[in-house]
Amino acid sequence: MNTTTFGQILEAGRTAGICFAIISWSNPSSSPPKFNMSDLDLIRVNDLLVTVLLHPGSRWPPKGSKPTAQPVHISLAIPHDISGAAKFDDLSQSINYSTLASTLRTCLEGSDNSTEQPAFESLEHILFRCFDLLLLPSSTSSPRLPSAQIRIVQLKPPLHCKTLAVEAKATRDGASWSLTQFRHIVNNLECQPIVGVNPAERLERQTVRINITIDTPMPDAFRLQKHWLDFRALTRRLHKKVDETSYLTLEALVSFVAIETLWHLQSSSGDIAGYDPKVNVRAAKPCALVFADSSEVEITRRFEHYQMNLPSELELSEPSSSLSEDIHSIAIALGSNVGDRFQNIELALRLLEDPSSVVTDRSVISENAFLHVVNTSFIYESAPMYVTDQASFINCACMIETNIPPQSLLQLTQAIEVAVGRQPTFRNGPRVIDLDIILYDTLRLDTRAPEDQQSLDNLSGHLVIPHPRLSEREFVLRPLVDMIPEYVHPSLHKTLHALLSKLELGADGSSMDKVIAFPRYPLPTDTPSFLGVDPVPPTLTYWKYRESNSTRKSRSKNKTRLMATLNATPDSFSDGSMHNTIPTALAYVRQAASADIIDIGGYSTRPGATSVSVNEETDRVVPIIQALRSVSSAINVDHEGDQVVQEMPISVDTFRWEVAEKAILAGANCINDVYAFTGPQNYFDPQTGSNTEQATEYMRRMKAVARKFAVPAILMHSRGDAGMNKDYSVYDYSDDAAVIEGVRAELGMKVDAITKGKGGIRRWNVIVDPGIGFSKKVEDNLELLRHGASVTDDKLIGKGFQERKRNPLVGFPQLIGTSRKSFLGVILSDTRGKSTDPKDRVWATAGAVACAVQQGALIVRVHDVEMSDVVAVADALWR
Ligand SMILES: *[C@@H]1O[C@H](CO)[C@@H](O)[C@H](O)[C@H]1NC(C)=O
Ligand SMILES: *[C@@H]1O[C@H](CO)[C@@H](O)[C@H](O)[C@H]1NC(C)=O
Ligand SMILES: *[C@@H]1O[C@H](CO)[C@@H](O)[C@H](O)[C@H]1NC(C)=O
Ligand SMILES: *[C@@H]1O[C@H](CO)[C@@H](O)[C@H](O)[C@H]1NC(C)=O
Ligand SMILES: *[C@@H]1O[C@H](CO)[C@@H](O)[C@H](O)[C@H]1NC(C)=O
Ligand SMILES: CC(=O)N[C@H]1CO[C@H](CO)[C@@H](O)[C@@H]1O
Repeated sequence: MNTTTFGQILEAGRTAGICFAIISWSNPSSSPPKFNMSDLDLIRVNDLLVTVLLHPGSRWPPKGSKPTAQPVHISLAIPHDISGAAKFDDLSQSINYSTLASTLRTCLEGSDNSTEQPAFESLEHILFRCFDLLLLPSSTSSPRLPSAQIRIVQLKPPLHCKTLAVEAKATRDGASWSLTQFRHIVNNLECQPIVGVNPAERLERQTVRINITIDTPMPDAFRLQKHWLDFRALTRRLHKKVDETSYLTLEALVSFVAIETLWHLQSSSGDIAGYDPKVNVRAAKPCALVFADSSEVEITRRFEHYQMNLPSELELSEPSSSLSEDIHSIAIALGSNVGDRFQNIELALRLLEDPSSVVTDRSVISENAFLHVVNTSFIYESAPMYVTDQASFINCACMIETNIPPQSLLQLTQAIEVAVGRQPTFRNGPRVIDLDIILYDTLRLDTRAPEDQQSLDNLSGHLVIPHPRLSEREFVLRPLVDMIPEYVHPSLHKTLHALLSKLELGADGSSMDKVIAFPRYPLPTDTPSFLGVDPVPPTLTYWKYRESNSTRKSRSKNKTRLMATLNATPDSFSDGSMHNTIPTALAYVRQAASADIIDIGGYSTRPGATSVSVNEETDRVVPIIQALRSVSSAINVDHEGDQVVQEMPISVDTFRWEVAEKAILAGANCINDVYAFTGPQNYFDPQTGSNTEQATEYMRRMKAVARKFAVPAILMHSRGDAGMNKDYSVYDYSDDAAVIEGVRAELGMKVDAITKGKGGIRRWNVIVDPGIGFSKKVEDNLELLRHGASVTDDKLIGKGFQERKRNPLVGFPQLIGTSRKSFLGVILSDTRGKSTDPKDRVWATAGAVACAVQQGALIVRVHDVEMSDVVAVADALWR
């Protein structure tokens, strides 16, 4: 028998264009059953380059049906006792590698010209042919090996991964051979999902490299079935699906890949339980760690690990009653298009928060059931889409925390739909309000009979969670994104934010407008009182607005709203005691008919203003509000414009809950609080974020008033009464001006405390005010005005990777007040040497108001109603 040395092999290989490389054979599972040199010794041929003809389907790009030439690497490991050759350095006891290599090449490439080149259907096909050649050679000159391990690596695999391979071990068995190991390998499948918990990772896709091996414990069963793995379909499926995910953890992503791989095997090979494949997935995020090469997770899974998730068993049944022990987090969508839509929605929420008043059956809603609305979205009006004479819908959503299990919750929401529809003033049948349970923790649930589960629409009283149409409905997704943008849809494996951005929206981004509604006060006498809940006010009026941020300026045709101030204070810095009597107040409002809302205050927040008791403040404000609300029943009944006066929304400018409550009962529709519900003593310390006890009490009481009366609240940024602290340098890290970051962080903290958690006020009722002129230097005021829109941008705020979070002020409408403020006076004196009283700053105010309009403010607050001309021109220019 001819033999050769290793040096000769390398030489022969080089001249023959055969590529040998010494790499280690990774085979962790091979452990010898008994001590025998031929089990311990292996002869290897590594990465023998062979060009084979492969049928399409197993390569990229597919080209017709003609097989094409493909390079593959073939590696062999042959158990062979080398002790004889080693001891005596005896060629005759060695294996002639050259023969092995040329046998394979000749037979696979058909390169001896006598035979036509064979075409292969798959990598498995090549592999099995190699075993035939090595274990059962037809020519006696070839060595007849007892067993071999072979790996075939496809060098030009389908897109997205570096290599594909099959690897197997076979033993000769009389006149045939049998497989003892079989493995498919996908190496370095490269995907670009959103993955990770750090805020920066939520923003951008990152590369994840995935290795998959599929081991087949019963390889001969697999071989006999001949359902070869379609690598191209597998890698294409995984690449597509992984790119769509946005998991928070690599662990979840790896598990997803394992499930998808098993599903693919199931759907492409039929009964895979017959050979029970084992999938090993390793995934690495090369970019995740700064000082390590990558972070990596490895798992091994079989079908039995995913019994609950097999396609046929996807739908879980109602979870056991143990649920009632726990707190669950649920998203509910609300919609209404009949009657007083805002009133319908508020009533539905109040009933939801008091479940045992609606459902009295204690087997459905148990005595210890609780339900809190802990977060709300903005509220939207969707333009009617097809039937334009149909009333448009308003939509919103809320997050609740409850111990009520899903089925009972469904009964509760259905009972509320009926209850709201039955109320005379809420009239028009049971569909004046829709409540849909959209998400329940991360549950997947379908209570319908299996044959009905295809339908996306006809739920007919059944519960399907997540809601089957969630991913295609902007009017559901958008409100959810206001609250839980990073929630990963349990079956689509994408965040809600990703699902929303995938919707194809019109040119101007959305068919929905945000709206803010002002309730009517004093309450009309026919306002229904319902069971134990506070009466829900009807709607006085509502405003639509388009979201605007620093990059996308709103193009809504609706004008900026003008808020005209009416100071009921003798010491008011801007208008003295001019309006401090009822007749002058009435006259003022009559001539201010071009305003959209009147802001009435009885307590000057000007630095150095004298303090005023609660009673005195109430006595200044309440009579004026009463007079405005009763104007048409008073003497001047025929005065032109009194209808306008009576219907004019009024906000009460106060930080005191007692005054707010009395003003609303008298007819105010909105609270405007310069301390954002924390009272004057709450000097905000950005270092400690501390709140005084007094601030906590203010917060509790003001929230209760705003909630009970369902009025909008304007929350202003300030740093407490004195307004002394103008230092924003702790926010210097931001790419925006430090003062902008400061307003986002400090006001954001208060807005979060006001809107979130049990007893919070509805997000749709909040307007934010950056507080120009309060605790800010001149340049900071200018910066806030110049880049006003960026205060509510959707971006991360905070310092340091861990602390960064989404801007808590994202999406809120803004009120911007610049009128007559002293920073304007400073500019006039600095540039013109002109010293001005507040009253002399009208033209200066006009300049600032124009900028506020350009920055997309919902409301500009002014002392001089002539500013409506400025707004009209600025609107024409920019809105
Ligand atoms: C190995 O076998 C081939 C053909 O069977 C022969 O041509 C060659 O000389 C042998 N090599 C050695 C080193 O004996
Ligand atoms: C995948 O396999 C390749 C080649 O064996 C290796 O270099 C890489 O580190 C592996 N990646 C993972 C995530 O295991
Ligand atoms: C919806 O399904 C129910 C039974 O599940 C059936 O009675 C009803 O007719 C269906 N409605 C429509 C509109 O298909
Ligand atoms: C809304 O509430 C949910 C549930 O408590 C919470 O996970 C989420 O962060 C909140 N969203 C916002 C924007 O505050
Ligand atoms: C501004 O709004 C547009 C459209 O809604 C959005 O694509 C963009 O990301 C927003 N920009 C910022 C900074 O929030
Ligand atoms: C273009 C637009 O949105 N116009 C709206 C302005 O506001 C009024 C009153 O809310 C609506 O009726 C208009 O449709």
